[in-house]
Amino acid sequence: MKDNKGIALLIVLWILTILSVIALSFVYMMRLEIKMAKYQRDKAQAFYLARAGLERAIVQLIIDKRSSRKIDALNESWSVNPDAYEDVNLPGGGYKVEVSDESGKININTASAGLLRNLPVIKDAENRAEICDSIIDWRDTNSNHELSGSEDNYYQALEEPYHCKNGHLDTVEELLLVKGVTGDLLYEEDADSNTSFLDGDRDGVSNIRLKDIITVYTDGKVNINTAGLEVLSSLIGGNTELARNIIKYRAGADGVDGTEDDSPFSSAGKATSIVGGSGHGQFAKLIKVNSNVFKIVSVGRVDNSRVTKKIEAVVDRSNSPLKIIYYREN
Ligand SMILES: [Ca+2]
Ligand SMILES: [Ca+2]
Ligand SMILES: [Ca+2]
Ligand SMILES: [Ca+2]
Repeated sequence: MKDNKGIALLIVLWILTILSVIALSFVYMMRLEIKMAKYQRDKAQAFYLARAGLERAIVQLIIDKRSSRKIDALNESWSVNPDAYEDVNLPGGGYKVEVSDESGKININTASAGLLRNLPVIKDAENRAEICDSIIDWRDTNSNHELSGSEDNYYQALEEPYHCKNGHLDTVEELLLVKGVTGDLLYEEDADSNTSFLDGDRDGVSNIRLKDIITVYTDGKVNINTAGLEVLSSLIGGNTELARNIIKYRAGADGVDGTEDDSPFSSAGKATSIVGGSGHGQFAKLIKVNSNVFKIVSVGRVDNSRVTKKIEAVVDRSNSPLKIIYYREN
């Protein structure tokens, strides 16, 4: 009798233990679900805040297009606009947005062999000829390879074969398919060889990479009011001195781009005269002073949360309505 009671007590205790474990795991799962629901809600909210930033930038680009000033420069309100772009607060969170001119970059689809050779990063690469000729073969419609280039016979012999494009690149990342082009040329120096090109190189300094200076979205002409030093110098056969003079001219007395005293070029003529005619005949044909294609990067953030959402878009405002020609969220 006594033994039976003891066994019954033991069984009851076991059942109680099991039940409390089940109850605890329910509580744990509920908490997890609440956390996940909050994450999803914050992510959705961050997305709409990032969208707000994107739309705001689009409005600025349209306003600028409608103004009577027919040039595009770094001190205009589509470019510098603290009230509309920098840490804007809305109910529940906010956004920050940056707009840059795609025409301040070199179009990799239209750049001549000479221009490709003078592009920073490519210029200093050991396999410069291979890279330039392979890009030309990737774009051109024929299957005869340039001296150091590569066509289908190379790509088809790879372990995982693919075809040579024989057409224009659709994205800048497509360059990674071209023989000789590596991730560290396009993104960051991959000094730690972990195949992540986004974490900077060992010396902690992020040097300029191809992604900063090339585009696939423009008509091929470069806006001398927005182009950086590296892009300008590659247009002048690698002459950094003359490129500096162009920036000096447009940046005004304070020497800084994007401020009130800027004096952007109103026509290509003045810049051409700064560069001078000798040996730089192509320069005048490759430049302009306005743009229609812009990159917008907008980041939405939610109050009291670490969740953010980033939207990257490239827009073309040449026609109305403005067209989004590239869009990516992460
Ligand atoms: Ca403008
Ligand atoms: Ca080809
Ligand atoms: Ca070819
Ligand atoms: Ca200035």
